[in-house]
Amino acid sequence: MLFDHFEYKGVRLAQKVYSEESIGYVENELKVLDDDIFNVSYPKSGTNWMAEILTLIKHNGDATICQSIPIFERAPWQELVGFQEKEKKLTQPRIISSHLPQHLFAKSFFKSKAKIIYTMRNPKDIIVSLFHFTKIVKIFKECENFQQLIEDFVKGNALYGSWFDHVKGWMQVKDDSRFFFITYEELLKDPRGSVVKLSKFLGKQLDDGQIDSVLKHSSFNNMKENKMSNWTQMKSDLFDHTKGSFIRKGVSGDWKNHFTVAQSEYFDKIYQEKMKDLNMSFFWEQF
Ligand code: PPS
Repeated sequence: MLFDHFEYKGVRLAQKVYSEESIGYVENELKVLDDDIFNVSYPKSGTNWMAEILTLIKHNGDATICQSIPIFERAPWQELVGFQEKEKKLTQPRIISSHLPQHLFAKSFFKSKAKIIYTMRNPKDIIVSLFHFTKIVKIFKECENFQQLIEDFVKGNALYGSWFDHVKGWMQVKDDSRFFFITYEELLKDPRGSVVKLSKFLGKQLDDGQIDSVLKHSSFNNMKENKMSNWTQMKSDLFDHTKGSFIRKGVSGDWKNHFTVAQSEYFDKIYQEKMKDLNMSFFWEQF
């Protein structure tokens, strides 16, 4: 996965959109508020989907904000250059997105009552999603070689470093009552049950009609059409929307259309080795 990058405490980040200052601000200076809601994930795991769900839950199913403010303004990524300007405009409870690994997260979070929702996804589907993402985001050199991308991913040479370390790092805090973790696959299989659980975790009581509205407005088709959620409002020097859609396919198991049998076996072997010390099974492993 080729992009102009720098390393920050062992994590690979893209130049220009991140800087040592922007990451350092989050790590050391961000003042976390007790009602902050952090939407955290490794890239391509369903971050935007969760941002939409959280925004809709915050507004009791009312889609006005989702339809009027771009997703990267109303649930901004805290580590990106320019976050501090966006931060000033957020209303409480703030929804703040992040792909940061646990060890780079805002230190003040761990002393606060703020909450984290951590979304995970089958890493093989992440690789596929990433493959298509490199075509539309101009910071990446378009990835022609899928095998190379798999190898970069397992070596931790992708944006935000190793997926394995990311998941393992965040799973260290899984028993903390301020932490809620969910998988993309569970969201797909049981969206209503997932929204009910998330609302409860956030201390919100939504009635059936409000939950229907959350589900309707966060659906794949709605988000794909909503120009405030599909990133078409983002400056064209960062995205080339003629090369594909950010809200692309929205399924689980697309890896079967991209991985050869040998690539799948190669990845599974590494996955088992790297994840064995975690002693956890994940929802996607059932399929
Ligand atoms: S990013 O760039 O890292 O923030 O991307 P992220 O939002 O984490 O992940 C993008 C993938 O999520 C899919 N997506 C959805 N799937 C189902 N339903 C909804 N509403 C939805 N919104 C986004 C998106 O299509 C990307 O997955 P792929 O597999 O590429 O389709």
